[in-house]
Amino acid sequence: MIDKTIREITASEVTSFQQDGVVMLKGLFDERWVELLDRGLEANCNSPTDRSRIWDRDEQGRTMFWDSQAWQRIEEYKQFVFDSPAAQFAGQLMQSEQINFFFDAVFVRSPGSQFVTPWHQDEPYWSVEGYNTCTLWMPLVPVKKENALAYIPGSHRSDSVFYQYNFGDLNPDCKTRVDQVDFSAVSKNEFPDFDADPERYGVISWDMQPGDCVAFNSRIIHGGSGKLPQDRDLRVFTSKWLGDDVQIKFRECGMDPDHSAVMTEHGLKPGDRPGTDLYPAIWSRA
Ligand SMILES: O=C(O)CCC(=O)C(=O)O
Repeated sequence: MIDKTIREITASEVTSFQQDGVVMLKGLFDERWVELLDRGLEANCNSPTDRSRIWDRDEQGRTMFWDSQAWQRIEEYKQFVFDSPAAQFAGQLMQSEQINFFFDAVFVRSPGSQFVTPWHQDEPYWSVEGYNTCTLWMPLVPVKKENALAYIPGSHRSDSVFYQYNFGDLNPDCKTRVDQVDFSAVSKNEFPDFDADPERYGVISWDMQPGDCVAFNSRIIHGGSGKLPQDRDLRVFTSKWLGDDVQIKFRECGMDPDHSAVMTEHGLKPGDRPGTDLYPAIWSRA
């Protein structure tokens, strides 16, 4: 087993996470975790799940590959989920008593990819509801702040409901449209034009090295990442973690990823605390 960690989360990082909904955690994982995840990502790209998609393929053949929920068959991901301190970090940041794993998602841009992730919030898409959810966004290669995922600090505490982008539209290779969810009934309220005036909205992102990690609340508005220089790729592993107040919720507008069928198969219903071997409990404060 890989040794646990090279450092602890500090009190000021917990405060930033709570106040801003996002914090960059410098040097949180050592190179053995990064190498492990990179091997897992390689295996994942070579053998994608049937949920995977190329979100973007441009005229020069540059791509953005996305996959999710591959952990059950990729040993390296499994080892990270069960044996790394990630769940403990999520528990400390969210000040939760128990942490369950939700799912993994990867975002892989080939060198020079210009693809930019649309601004969005994660929780409104999910088959769960709760304030205490967090993603660990881990680039496995160096990334400059202008190419990294960007966030609107504090937006995780806003009650505004925004238009939800249909991520199913991102499949240029696929003639039959998959994962289509029409979210248009949720809200017509477009996000402000953050890119036109990033300073006004406090848009934040960071220069990052492998081993650094951004933790963000899944209600925070985030997007960007991409517009890569010709000689730079971007390989990102993310893991999603559930804290104390999270309950299963089946949304009438639809979900992406939609876990409602597998949840039901596992005997989970709206209002339940996510659990079973689908959403394993990994860490508890006790
Ligand atoms: O890395 C990206 O481009 C998108 C990541 C993202 O939106 C997420 O992890 O929720």
